[in-house]
Amino acid sequence: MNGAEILVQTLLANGIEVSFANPGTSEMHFVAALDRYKDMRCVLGLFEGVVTGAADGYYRMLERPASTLLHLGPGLGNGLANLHNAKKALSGIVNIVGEHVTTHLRYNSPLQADIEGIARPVSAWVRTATDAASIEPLAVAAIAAASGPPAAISTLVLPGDAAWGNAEFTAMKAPRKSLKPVAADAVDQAARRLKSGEPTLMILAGAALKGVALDFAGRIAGRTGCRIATQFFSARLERGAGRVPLERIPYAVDAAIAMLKPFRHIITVNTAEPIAFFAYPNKPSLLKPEGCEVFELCADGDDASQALTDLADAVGAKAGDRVVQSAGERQRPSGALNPQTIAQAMLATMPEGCILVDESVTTGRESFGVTAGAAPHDNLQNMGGSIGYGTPVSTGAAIACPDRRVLCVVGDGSAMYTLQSLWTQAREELNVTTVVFANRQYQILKNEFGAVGAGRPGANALSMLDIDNPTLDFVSLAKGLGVSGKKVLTAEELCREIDRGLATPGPYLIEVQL
Ligand SMILES: Cc1ncc(C[n+]2csc(CCOP(=O)(O)OP(=O)(O)O)c2C)c(N)n1
Repeated sequence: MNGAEILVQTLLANGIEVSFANPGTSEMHFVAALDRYKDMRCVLGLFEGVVTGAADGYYRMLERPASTLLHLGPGLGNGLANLHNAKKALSGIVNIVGEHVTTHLRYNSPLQADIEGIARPVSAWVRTATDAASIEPLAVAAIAAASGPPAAISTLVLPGDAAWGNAEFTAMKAPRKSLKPVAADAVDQAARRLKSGEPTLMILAGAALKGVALDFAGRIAGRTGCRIATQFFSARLERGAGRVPLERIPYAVDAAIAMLKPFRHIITVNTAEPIAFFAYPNKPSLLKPEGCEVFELCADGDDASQALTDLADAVGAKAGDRVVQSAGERQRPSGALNPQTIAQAMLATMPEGCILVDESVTTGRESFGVTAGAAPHDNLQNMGGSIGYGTPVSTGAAIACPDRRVLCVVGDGSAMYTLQSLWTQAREELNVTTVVFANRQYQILKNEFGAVGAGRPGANALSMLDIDNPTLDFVSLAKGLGVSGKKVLTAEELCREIDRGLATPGPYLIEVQL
């Protein structure tokens, strides 16, 4: 069997069934091998940022890595920003990056690059296959590193001669690690803080935002009166009516400081103490008040469900103590489109089980909290701050969960980074409704201009902050990528079009003119 086939077989034997891909000449044997194994779903992205972001979205929903197929250093480089976001979201991904045939490397041909060097900052594991025989053990190690826990990004570099050379396939299985149990002493220390009577905030992330762990956090809050919150961004949060409600630490530094001011204790679960997204003149980077103690209950890779179950026991919390999110008023808004009516339209229309991918930037920042009262759904956010994550992550989430509806809400500036995602959504007939907030500017950067003390933007600065000239026509852009859509001018129209998008098979785009 050739090395490329061994690689495909090893991926399949270890539960990796999707290859988000954008190949080139050096990967043709791998492409041929993928061609021979129909169990591997091959999903073409027309830009590598789509490929890597889709792998991130897929992992977030299934908690199982997908593979990517990337062309040499430049292909990997194009995918880096969304690999960065995936790394911060603790998503597991196995990158397969083609490399020149070993004997060709000495000639410094046009596409030659330092692939390992490009991969290293985003990868927990990077290796280059030396020959066909090295592929299976390396692939197994790559899969193990990507699977975690904690999950991470692996990059396996595949030279052409390793792919076309022959070796034996032995059906090796990647070893599985378990979550690390949290010691009784740590649980006791957290319980002591919760029982101290002093104001305590528990900040949850990662696995603590789902299922059993979230439920027990809700019991602890109900029993002890502690408050429970997320950071401003979460990789995947189960929210909606009937679930445990979590506060959200605000993005703006002053608002975050004000929210955190009352607390004497912060207990962290799969996250660290709250920090500012950026530094500003005369504002702190660390947001907790003076004298507030931070206690880490769980680190990445620790068993948050066990820790929170044990902690609930330790504070005497029972099922009946669980705090519950009430249903929001599902009234359909009318009139002008603004952050409030848009949020209300989402609250009113989001169906149960919907996957809400949020890259709304300023349009959602202050108002989307009301969607916590929507039907139960998953909320995915950008963990790495590199924009252009929303449409690719939606694509991967839809591949992972074909029976669910994906609603992607995205600023117009952010949408333009990776709009090619729509083409993949059309080709794969994915149920993604994309709502673009067309305010024709990088609004957040206009706000930040003043916030960092840079004064008022003049003509040159505004030429880098406005995106209105020429006007982006998202309905036409979508049409060109194979997706139908509609521009809306009122809240009624927005509700109607979200309904239409969510009810129609395949992708749909709504341009919200602001
Ligand atoms: C890869 C990357 N490039 C640039 C930025 C800086 N940046 C942050 S937000 C933003 C513009 C967002 O515009 P839009 O999506 O239209 O949202 P709005 O601010 O208008 O609400 C830019 C360019 C970034 N975060 N990531």
